[in-house]
Amino acid sequence: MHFGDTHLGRKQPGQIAEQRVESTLQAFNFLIEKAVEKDVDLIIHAGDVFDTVYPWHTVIEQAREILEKLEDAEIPMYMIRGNHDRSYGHGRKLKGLAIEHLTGEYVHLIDPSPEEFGEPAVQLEGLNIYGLGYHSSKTREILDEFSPNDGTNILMMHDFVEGVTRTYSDDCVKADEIASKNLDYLAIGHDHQPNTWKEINNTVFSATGGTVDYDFNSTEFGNHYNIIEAGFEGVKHLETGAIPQNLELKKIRVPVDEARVEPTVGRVQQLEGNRIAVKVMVKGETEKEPGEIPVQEIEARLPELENVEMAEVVLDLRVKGYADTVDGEAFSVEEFLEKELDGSSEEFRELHEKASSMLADDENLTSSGINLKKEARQKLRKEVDRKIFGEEQ
Ligand SMILES: [Mn+2]
Repeated sequence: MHFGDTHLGRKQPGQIAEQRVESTLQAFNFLIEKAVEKDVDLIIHAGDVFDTVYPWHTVIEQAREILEKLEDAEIPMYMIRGNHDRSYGHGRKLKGLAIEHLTGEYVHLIDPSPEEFGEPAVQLEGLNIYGLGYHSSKTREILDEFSPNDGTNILMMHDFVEGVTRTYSDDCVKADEIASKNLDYLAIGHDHQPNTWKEINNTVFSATGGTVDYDFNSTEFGNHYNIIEAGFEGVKHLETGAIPQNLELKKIRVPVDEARVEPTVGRVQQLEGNRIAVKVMVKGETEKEPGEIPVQEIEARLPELENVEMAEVVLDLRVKGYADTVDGEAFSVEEFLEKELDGSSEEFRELHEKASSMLADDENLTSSGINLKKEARQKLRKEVDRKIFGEEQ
């Protein structure tokens, strides 16, 4: 059984921290019970076991309790270290991983240094399992030199893979390069947008995504696990299953003209889910002042619905007739952009979305977590330049 990105103990959104933490543990418990029910031989976890290196101690205790079920069923679990599982001390030496609190007779952490990587961490009945934790921009280089043994080979890794997952950097791992190696199955963690089965050149790439909704930008992704058969005969797909959610994040877009209390309540009532947290994006062109939109009333009214735990309203408005003057004439920013950008303002909206998703990825952020790192900034800048000046730049 393969899954990853369990993000145990994830607290965001903070208003419903306890419910969110609980839902990460419930999804994890579902998976462990599923593994026992299906009587799998082993579990591989592709990293980001915890959401932070400092989870609540109750989260560690509950995770340990859930994992005891594996002892009774004698099912081992192998985990690798995701970017959320790491912490760096002085001199960038790894220290204090919360996942180490989970290890025991049946629960193992595979986390070789780049120098150590290359030998299977697990070998049984013609099957070799390799694990490589999160190594950021070094991953490609490490895998470049990797040459797996004979037999059926599974590699667990935690990083984006170009050709399979979303990518935000040019120096990430390329699926084609990996597919030329003697690998049968890649268990890929990191991207929460799943691509659960993709075969390239006899290698199966599987990014199962997360086990709970990560944030309001990933509400459409779904949450999955894979069960495969692996042995002397290579790998075979048995099952891809959805993970039931105890609390779901939902995002809806409401046209600005309908951004009143009752129509918005009506829309939220149509959403499925036993318990949900809702983000309402009010979008469109308007003559209203943003202050005229009943944000607080909507935010107060929605949680009165039986299944709504919290609601947040965000405005994304273009104000009609918002004018500046150029040489004394009325000036529409929207029209100006549309004309100057030769009809490509849509591309800039895409860039804006890309910038937002870069902000959602820890790896791109400074330690304060609110600014893009230099590398990420440069990359975005390059892309903006490319859009404006063309490929040559
Ligand atoms: Mn993750």
